[in-house]
Amino acid sequence: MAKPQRYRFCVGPWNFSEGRDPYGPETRPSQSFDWKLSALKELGFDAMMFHDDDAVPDIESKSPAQVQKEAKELKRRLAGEGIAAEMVAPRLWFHPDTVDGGYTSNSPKQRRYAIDRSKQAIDIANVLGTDLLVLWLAREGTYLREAKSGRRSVELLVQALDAMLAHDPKIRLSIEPKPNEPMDHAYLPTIGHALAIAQLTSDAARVGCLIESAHAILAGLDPADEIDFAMAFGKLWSLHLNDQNGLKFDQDKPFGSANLRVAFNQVRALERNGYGKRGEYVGFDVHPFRTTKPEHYLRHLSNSRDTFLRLVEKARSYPEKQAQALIADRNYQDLDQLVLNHLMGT
Ligand code: XUL
Ligand code: MN
Repeated sequence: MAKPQRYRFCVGPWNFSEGRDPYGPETRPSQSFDWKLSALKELGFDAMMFHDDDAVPDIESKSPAQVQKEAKELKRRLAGEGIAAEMVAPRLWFHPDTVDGGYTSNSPKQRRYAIDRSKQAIDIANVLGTDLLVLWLAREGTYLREAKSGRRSVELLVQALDAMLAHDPKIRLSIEPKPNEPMDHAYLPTIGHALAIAQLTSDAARVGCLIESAHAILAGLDPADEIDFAMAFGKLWSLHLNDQNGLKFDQDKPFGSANLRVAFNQVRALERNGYGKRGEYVGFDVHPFRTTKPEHYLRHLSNSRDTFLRLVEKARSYPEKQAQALIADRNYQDLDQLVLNHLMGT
């Protein structure tokens, strides 16, 4: 029998967050990059995810040569610790030139800024030894419908993706859709949109996606269905597991925290599609609760991984024969209870 899959895990420096929200300041001290790196090692995670300015802090104030130099230094540090860089993502939502969006800004100068910054993020990815550029299109959408043309915005997004594909023949673009926040409506709210726009680019085979559980739930979708859909296209290249309690602000709760059954079904979908067999990592885009004390700084990460691994066991020990018999009998009533009993351990 084939050996069961061993998963590899990653997390980003932003997942050691300090508790700030729109209504109050930090509740925990901020930690240095060194502290985060050693915490990640201590947890036994395998890789780190990077925004461009996580890799090179204050990136906007630095020359291209300086950015390359610092990226090389980071690569050496990561290699020394045996930690891989999973992806790089251009942060296109903080700088004043991204106020009206990056690639879909109404200002040509600001669109140029977004594309140039994305090319630089690709160069950083090359130095860090990853071929994955993640695009969370934070401000590519509208606060009000009349501010932009939706049709033109699709064309501008395709132009931007093409510019990135042309910049590096090996880079793969992984679109991370989210339906809202900070925008009222985003132009690419779901995995279907991400994979559809890939078809309009010059190299569709190099445009895939990243699924975040909370983002799918915010779109009113089941993340397990999003996983099956993306993997039917061979396009799920990265993953941000977390949880979300209904339609409200993006909560980034620990995996399984709000709905264990929805988490179980995501794990089943990953298992049946062989996620990880082509080198993909399981990322947790989770944050500590604001109430979390400094001494419990890492619990949301270790808890998410523990829940994930226990759900892998649950997926592998699922009473498939019994389930199939109930399905054949269209007895979904008892199928429902079979799942609940399995999860409750009876
Ligand atoms: C935002 C989000 C980001 C991306 C990385 O909701 O999930 O952290 O994952 O840019
Ligand atoms: Mn995310």
